[in-house]
Amino acid sequence: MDPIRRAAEMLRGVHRVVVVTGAGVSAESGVPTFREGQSGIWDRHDVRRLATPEAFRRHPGLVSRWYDERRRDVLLCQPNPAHRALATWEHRLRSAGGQFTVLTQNVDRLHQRAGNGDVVELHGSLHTWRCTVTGRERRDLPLPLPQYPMPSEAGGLYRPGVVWFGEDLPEPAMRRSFQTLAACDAVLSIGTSALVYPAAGFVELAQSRSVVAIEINLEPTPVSELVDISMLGRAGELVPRLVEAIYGAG
Ligand code: BV8
Repeated sequence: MDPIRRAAEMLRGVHRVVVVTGAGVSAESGVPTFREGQSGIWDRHDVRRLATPEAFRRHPGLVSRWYDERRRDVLLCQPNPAHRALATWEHRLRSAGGQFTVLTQNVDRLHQRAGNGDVVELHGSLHTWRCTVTGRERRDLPLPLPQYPMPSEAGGLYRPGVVWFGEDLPEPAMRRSFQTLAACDAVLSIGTSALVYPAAGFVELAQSRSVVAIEINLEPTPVSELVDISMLGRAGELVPRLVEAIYGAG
């Protein structure tokens, strides 16, 4: 049987869904994934080297500019059919008294712009800047920033409000992730290489109970042999088809 139909059969009766997403969900919106080189002036830089506290300490201006340019770029992007189908799924499940949570590694807020209401930003957001002295978060700093790095009122700097390699994830995000993964009856991994922890371990965590587990990705990942069905293909094509198969095209 067609994997979409098989997955829809398994998902039709579920009530509490958790979806773990990565850069692959936003790829068709034009947001570069971490596996591809960053476009423009960043193709000379290794993202993993830039997305660290050390990089900000040593090159605060360069790192601030990179994040500010990504903030500008994602605001020019639109949610794609994968984002929109996940928003539809949440609304359909909620109206039937179910739960639907997106645990995203993405920092582009495209899930929220598509209409998902229960989104946990595991790695923060490009739209947030945080004072290095007070920890105060701002989402209203001018775009582009008037200078790189951007001084804060407290005499420090505004750093990107994202989680860098080597930094702990926000406690509330971790708590919410464990809560939803412990209670769900289905977990999906969509558009993530499943290489970066702790998010990479979330499917396995949910599978400690017998939940339905589905993956959608362009390529096999470390999660592929853990799930019930691993579908290879574009999220922008497969996610809408899956949601339609669950609820019927109507
Ligand atoms: C932490 C925000 C405690 C910033 C990001 C050794 C072993 C295990 C762990 C570690 C270790 N050493 C260090 C660690 C911890 C480290 C880690 O996991 N490292 C890895 C590399 C081994 N993790 C951390 O540091 C985390 N914190 O663990 O704290 C701690 C502290 C110190 C030491 C140890 C532990 C913090 C990690 C968060 C880093 N911040 N982003 C920013 O955006 O700039 S990570 C960033 O990269 C993303 O958020 C994401 O998480 C990751 C990339 O993953 P993806 O989203 O999956 O994207 P990727 O490009 O990789 O893949 C895209 C996928 O989509 C591909 O599979 C592709 O096939 C698919 N795709 C593409 N197009 C499509 C598609 N699929 C469908 N349709 C398409 N159209």
